[in-house]
Amino acid sequence: MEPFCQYLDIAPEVQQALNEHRPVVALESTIISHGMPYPQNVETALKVEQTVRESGAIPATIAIIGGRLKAGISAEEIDYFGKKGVAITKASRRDIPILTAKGEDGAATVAATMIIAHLAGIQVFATGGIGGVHRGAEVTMDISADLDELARTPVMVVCAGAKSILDLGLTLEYLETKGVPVIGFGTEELPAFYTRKSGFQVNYRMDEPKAIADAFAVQQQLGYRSGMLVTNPIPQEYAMDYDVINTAINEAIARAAKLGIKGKDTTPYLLNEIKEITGGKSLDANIQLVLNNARLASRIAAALAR
Ligand code: PSU
Ligand code: MN
Repeated sequence: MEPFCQYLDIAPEVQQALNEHRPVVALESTIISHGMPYPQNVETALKVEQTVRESGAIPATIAIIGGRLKAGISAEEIDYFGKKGVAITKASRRDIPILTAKGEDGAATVAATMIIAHLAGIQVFATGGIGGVHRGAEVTMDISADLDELARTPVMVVCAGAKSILDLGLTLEYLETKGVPVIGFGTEELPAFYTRKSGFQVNYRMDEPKAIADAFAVQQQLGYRSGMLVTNPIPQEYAMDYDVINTAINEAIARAAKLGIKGKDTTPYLLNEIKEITGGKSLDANIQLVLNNARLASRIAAALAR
């Protein structure tokens, strides 16, 4: 079945895979333009696509280009998003209609990628980390639109857990309220992005991609409109020291507060500061965990396609 949306362009290779019920994995573009510096952002995005292919699925990097919603972009387009960086609008749910109407570009966040993936008929999406409830949200009300998207768009998001730039406890509470299951792949503990440990529990541990695919398939068959969050711990050899990363995160949050960084600028600012404070170590870990998530998402997509 070919989904039709007059604003959507599905890359021919992606469309063909979907038609033939072969596995497809969606990838986001905010991580390229706002989540990593150039040129590592472009190198990583291309490597993630290659990793998806080597794992037996077709990658579909998702972005908005000249107002067109793209499911699958070229290496040249990835390079364009990497080079333009923060000059490209960080696009979440609210931004898609406006950018489309104006014919502008947008780097798709987790929320926006879920929306476009769903329009294209893609069920599985791999990224690094999702947005969540920020620390201090009881005052700022800074809660990422990613969380509500997980509650209302039926796409599975494979990530490395949530960074402690967020309030992990409140993020889990929010997901619980919204009825979004949080699965731990091979772990009972919620991974915290740069580290395998967080001190918080996931809802369900699952050790096989097929178990995750089965649960998602049932959720779909029951007519739920919501997604699912799969958390995949960073491989031990790339994990950061718990105290080192948390000291860096606290320092970055203090700097952001001093400068009055707010809203959609917060996450990109903190990621960059953490990279500077750790001398680039956080970026190395970030790249490795995204590749790890791409592999798992491909295996789940393959199990779903069967
Ligand atoms: N976490 C990362 N890297 C990222 C992001 C989050 O480690 O690039 C991006 C994702 O695109 C996510 C967005 O959807 O930040 C969340 O932004 P906000 O907190 O403003 O909703
Ligand atoms: Mn926010």
